[in-house]
Amino acid sequence: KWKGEGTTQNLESIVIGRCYDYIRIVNPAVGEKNCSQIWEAFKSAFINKNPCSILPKDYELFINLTLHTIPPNKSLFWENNQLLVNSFADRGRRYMSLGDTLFGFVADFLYWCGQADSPGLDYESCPTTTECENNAVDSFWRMASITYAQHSSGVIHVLLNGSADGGAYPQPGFFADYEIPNLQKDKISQIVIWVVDDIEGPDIDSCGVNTVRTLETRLKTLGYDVTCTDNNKSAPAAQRGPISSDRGGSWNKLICDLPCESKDIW
Ligand code: ENP
Repeated sequence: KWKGEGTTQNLESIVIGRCYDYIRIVNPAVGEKNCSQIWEAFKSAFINKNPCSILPKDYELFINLTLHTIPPNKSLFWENNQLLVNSFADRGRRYMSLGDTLFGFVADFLYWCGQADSPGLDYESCPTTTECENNAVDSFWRMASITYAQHSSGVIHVLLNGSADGGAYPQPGFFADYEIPNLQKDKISQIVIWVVDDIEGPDIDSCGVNTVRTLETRLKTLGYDVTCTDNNKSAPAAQRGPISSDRGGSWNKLICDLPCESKDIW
């Protein structure tokens, strides 16, 4: 009956399994967490409820149970380049994007929703954002984004896609609407924006123009120290290879320009 994808099969096992993966292998520094209780808290946010009446605060208990420190200088915000961010952040080893926190990690790439008068999950379909904004998934990411922004500190990085339709800095967007307003100014020393085009994609947006300019102005007006760096398409994407070969495409070029501990991921 809804237009969106239904609940991911085996949701409970996935969430609990990812939780153990995270606390035991990905980031044991978070310490002991109760993964069954985390699942119960997650589920209680949307179970037995109208799937269009889920609010961010319904995930409050889930967030309290999963919350952990986000190391200073490790936050990585982004729009429209999730897969690049996933590889670049390296599961928290290089940067800790929202998807590399325990609360983001357990839900990444999943779909879920309940039903008004049944304790069951709806595996057939779930509401999309256009059908209703207060759906279980969108409200979850709103709550997660707010929490992530509030706990970010030091140098903040933002990785934007210069080839995205409509611009690198989308408005509305999670970064614009839920993250920027929740950054704690006194804990943040600098905001570094990176604008990276898709390999062989159009160069729609860059530092100082279009939506990136809007973003830079907004952040400066808020009193942040802002820098912006564009990727530089120095070589054909087809020649992408090890960084040492000096034939990097645009992603490579970005990576080369960054202060990475290891440059071997491409
Ligand atoms: P999209 O539309 O490129 O990608 C959405 C996909 O990323 C979905 O598969 C979603 O999982 C997963 N995801 C991971 N983190 C987020 C997230 N944080 N979020 C929404 N989806 C997320 O992403 P958006 O909408 O532009 O969001 C990017 C935002 O994430 C940025 O603000 C960045 O700073 C933040 P699922 O479970 O929905 O399939 C916030 C909102 O980290």
